[in-house]
This record gives sequence, structure tokens and C-alpha cells, in this order.
Amino acid sequence: MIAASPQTSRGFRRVMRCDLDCFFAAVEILDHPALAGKPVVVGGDPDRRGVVSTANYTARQYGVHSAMSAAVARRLCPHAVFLRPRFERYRELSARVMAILDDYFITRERVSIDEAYGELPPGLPGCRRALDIAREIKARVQQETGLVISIGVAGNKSLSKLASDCSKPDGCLIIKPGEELAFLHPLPVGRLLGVGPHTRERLERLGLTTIGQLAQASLPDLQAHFGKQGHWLWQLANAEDNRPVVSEHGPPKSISREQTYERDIADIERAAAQIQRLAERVAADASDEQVLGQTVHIKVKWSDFHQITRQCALPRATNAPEDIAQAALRLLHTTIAPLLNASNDSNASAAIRLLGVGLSNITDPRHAQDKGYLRNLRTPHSIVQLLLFPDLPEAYPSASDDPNLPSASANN
Ligand code: TTP
Ligand code: MG
Ligand code: MG
Repeated sequence: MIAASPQTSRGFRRVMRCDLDCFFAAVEILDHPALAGKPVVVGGDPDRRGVVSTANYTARQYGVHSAMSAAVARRLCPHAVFLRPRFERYRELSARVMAILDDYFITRERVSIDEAYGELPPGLPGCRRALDIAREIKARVQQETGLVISIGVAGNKSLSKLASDCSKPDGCLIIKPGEELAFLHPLPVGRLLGVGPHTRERLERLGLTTIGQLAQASLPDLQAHFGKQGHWLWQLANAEDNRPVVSEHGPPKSISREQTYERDIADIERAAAQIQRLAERVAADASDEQVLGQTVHIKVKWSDFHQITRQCALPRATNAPEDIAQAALRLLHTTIAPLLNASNDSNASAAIRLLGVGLSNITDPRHAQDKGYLRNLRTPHSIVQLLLFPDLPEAYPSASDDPNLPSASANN
């Protein structure tokens, strides 16, 4: 049996997943209080093959759900109020919720407009209880935005997602270390991350209807039926998921600039001047991000829309404009100029429509993965958390010995 709670000498993981309740519909009700208590469906036009984005919990009682045809939703719940989405307003509230979450996490990973994972400091004696942090987040989201957020906390991402989903609406569910399998195994296999209706049917045909049965199944058999996915599902069923919470504030994978030209470029001097300009902008972006890159690429889209990229490695990582420009110009002269000259002779329609310059193989000299952590230091809440986290002791009592460790499961 796999150890379900990853407990190390530095404490056990506490991953929190936060997801707003019926987000788009909740915003509409917030902005139009007369809708309170009514079934509300947000999405496309029921008369024009529209699709439901979401429905509030009142409309869900009639069987309305995301991704169903709006016409079907109207048949199921004719007295519902049907509204078109207002994405700008949703983005604004999403940003406000994410800013609240940033006050609490070492790392915060936004996974969609209304949900994020956060990595709390590891569970150790004397630390702030996950349940108290979750309750405070719920209260602040309610007070500062008027929205309801549901929260799950567990030792890994997939469990915390399941916990928050199971807690909805307006829920908070903590899976304590050691309780993972008791929570997970009675659930139907369809609740597992990545198990859609098709995979669920195939699992059920093999007699695997609960997550517990999947956990007990033979791994080679699962791999034979489902390949790599079989191994992954078996791991999830055994509460094993080592995926880190990754801040989107980490270094970018690449930095690039490109420009489409009103008039196609047919001569190499004009192309070189543009490449120089784009390279300088890329260097400025890299410098703003405080990162270096060791691969430079250029991109060319010809007037017939055919596109090519060419890249080269630099001897060292850099964000100096002269290094990037020199490499990009060398690529232009060695790989693009011959094609441009050839096209001038034979095929005038192959002039340049778009040019781009990019920097990749990025490194952050300040170890950018700590950026989110440093950003958190600015806020009073995080400082409180850090003060509660003095030097990590070498040895400490087990979870069950410590009254300060997450000790309660709660709904609402
Ligand atoms: P979800 O968090 O999946 O759903 P929800 O917030 O509406 O409801 P729940 O309480 O179950 O979390 O999605 C967030 C928003 O994303 C949702 O309000 C509307 C939008 N969305 C779509 O536009 N289409 C979809 O198929 C889904 C699932 C969501
Ligand atoms: Mg949601
Ligand atoms: Mg969501």
C-alpha cells in the first residue's frame, strides 16, 4: 500500500483548492439583486443554438448544468432567467479573489477563471490550522467581493479538488493526514480526475465502480487496458499525486515579439532593421522580467502565409539587446536572406508578411520560483503566517499528537 499522506521531516503537505460557487450566475445575482431566489442560467441564446455556461444551484435542481444546450435548459426550467455572459465583469471579480488568495499561500496556481490551488506552509506543530485559514478566506471573499467560495484541503492537488467539489455549495472540507483513503475509496470512479463518461464506462465494465476497487485492481491489468492513463488513475486512486502547485508568476517559458506588416517586406535591409527593433524589444521585456535566455529564434511568415522559424543557441544566457540582435540578424542573413533573394528572382509573392524574434531556454538568476513567496511577504496575513513558522524542528510529534494540526472536517 502506498503511503497516502506525504509526511516528511519538514511536515506534511497542505494543498488548498478554492473554487467559486456557480461563478457567472453568482456574479449576475450579485449585480442584479432582484434575481435572488430565482433560477438563473448564464450562457448562449436558447433560440440560437447557445450553450449553458453555468446555472445557479436553484436552476441545477431542474437538471440544468454547464455545457448543455440552452434550448434544453429552457425546456427543463422554463421560468429560469436566461442571461448572456459578461466576461469583463467576471475577470474583474476573479482578479479580486486571486488577490485575496495571494495573502495566504507560499505558491498560488490559478487554474481557471474561478479556481486556484494554494500551497500552505507544511503542517507542523504550532502552525496555523488549515481549517482556520480556510474559514478566514471564505469570510474575506464574501465580505470583499460578495461571492461564495468553496474550499478543500488535503495532502495533494487531486484530493483537495475532490474535497472542495464534494463540499459545494458554500463548503469547506479538510481531509486530515491518514484519512485520505477513507474519504476517497467509497466514491464512484467517475469522481476521479480525468475519468470522463467514456473511461468510467470502461472501468465499470471491468467491475471497477468505486475508487476503492480501482485502488485494489492489478496495476499490470490496468496498464494493459488503459496504457499510461491506467497507471495514473491507479496512483490517484491510492491518493498518490506529487504534482507541485506551480505559480504562474514563475519565469516565462519564452519571450517573443512579432509584427505583421501592412506592406510586405521584399528587401533584406528593411527586414534587418525590423529584426533589430524586435530584438531590442525582446531584450527590454526580458530585462523587465529580470530573466535571461540562451536560445534566440526568428520567425518569418511569407506572403503566402507559409511560416518558418530558425533558432540558434548562445554561448551564455543573456538579456543584452546587442547579444539578442546580433544572433537574430545572423539567423536572418544566413537562413532567410537566401530565400528572400531567390523569391525576388522567381516568385515575388513570397515576400515577408510577418517577422518575429524570440528568446527561450529562460533562466531566472534570482530563482524565480520563489517570486510568489517573496510577493507574499508584503502582506500582513502572510507575515503572521511566517511568524507562526519559526525554525523548522528536526523532530516533532506525529499529526495525531498535535492539537494544532488540522483537526476537524467541516461542512460549512
Ligand atoms: P466551474 O467552477 O466549473 O463551475 P461554476 O463555478 O459555475 O459552479 P461550481 O459551483 O460547480 O463550481 O466554472 C466556472 C465558470 O466557468 C462558470 O461559472 C462558467 C464557466 N464555464 C463555462 O463557461 N462552461 C463550462 O462548461 C464550465 C464547466 C464552466
Ligand atoms: Mg466554480
Ligand atoms: Mg471552477
